[in-house]
Amino acid sequence: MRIGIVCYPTYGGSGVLATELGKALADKGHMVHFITYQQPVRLNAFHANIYYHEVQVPTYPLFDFPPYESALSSTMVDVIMNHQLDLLHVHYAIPHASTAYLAKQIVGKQGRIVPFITTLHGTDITLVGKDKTYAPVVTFSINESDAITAVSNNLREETYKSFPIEKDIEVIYNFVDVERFKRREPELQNFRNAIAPNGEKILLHVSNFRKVKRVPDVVKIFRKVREVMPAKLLLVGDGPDRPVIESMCREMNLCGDIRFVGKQEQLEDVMSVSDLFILPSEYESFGLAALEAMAAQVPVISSNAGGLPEVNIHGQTGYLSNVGDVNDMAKHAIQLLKDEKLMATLRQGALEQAQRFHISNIIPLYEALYEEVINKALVM
Ligand code: GMT
Repeated sequence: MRIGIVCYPTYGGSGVLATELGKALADKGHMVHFITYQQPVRLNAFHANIYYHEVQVPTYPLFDFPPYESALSSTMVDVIMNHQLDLLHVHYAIPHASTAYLAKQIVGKQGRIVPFITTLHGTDITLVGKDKTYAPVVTFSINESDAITAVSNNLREETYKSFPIEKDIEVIYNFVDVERFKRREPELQNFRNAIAPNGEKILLHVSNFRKVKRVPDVVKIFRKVREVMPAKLLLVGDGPDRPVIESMCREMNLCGDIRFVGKQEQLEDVMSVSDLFILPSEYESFGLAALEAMAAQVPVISSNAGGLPEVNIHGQTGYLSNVGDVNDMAKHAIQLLKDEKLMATLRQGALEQAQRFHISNIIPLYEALYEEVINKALVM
């Protein structure tokens, strides 16, 4: 199939997922065309079946807001017509679903039928999409999609609760390349020693440091762990809450044990040397970073918000607590870090759970959906 993928090219989970999906489809022989305003971060090597089309957004003194959506739709039209795309798959509804709808109408006028699939990822529904400024367009363009997928049952339910959606939403879970995240501890011993030279436990958090992630809770949990055992905290990513976190570290006198690693592409190395992954989010449709940690056999201490209970299984792959209950999260973290036998059991449980979301199980679900949607469009 010739597939156009539209996503945010940044470090966010939806962009990561879309890029990994495109790479896996290309490996299986499909022709994949990424249409984004910047090269996606995980699209970092040449592949014969992958094409990248950058959306150029020309500016003009009249524009306080350069019309990105028009540029994106026009690029979609160009790629559809010149590369004979069979299908568009857009990730994150805003603004990708409405721009795909427009592109579909434009190429339709030229006699080309190109269906589009919208994959809902999270805040496109639960936060931004719900805002009344966007809601009418989001509702319309989701309903006009030829197929809709959500990354968890929770997100599917949230979508039905928040929008008058008339179509079926299929749940296709996020996935992980388990081999890529395979724990390589002995090989990375020097790396681990550099972070924790005295054998300290390593706690890890990865996010875009937005409010919804509750990164201050990570620091509060870490402080409680640090009170009872030597430990280090790695904070991977960056975002608006970083200055708040830096102040907290200073006030709590924890700067020596907390390391801001910044945005990282080689997440598998950092995960491979970590003992616990902390994700106390206010909401998480899925929690892709937690799944990647599990593939590296890192148990997860998380909140029980949104789709997290579908990924992190209490007592098997880690522990779940109510949002904001840092005492409970710290209690679980300490219990686990102190008990080697329990840690080994949960590490194994985490890996087994990651296997259920193995990339090779999930890609065929997307391929089957693509075929169904293309065939349906052809007979219409
Ligand atoms: O919604 C966001 O915060 C960003 C979004 C993204 O584009 O990275 O993340 C969402 O999509 C990920 C991939 O499907 C999920 O793993 C995240 O749980 C989800 N984030 C939220 O729901 C907050």
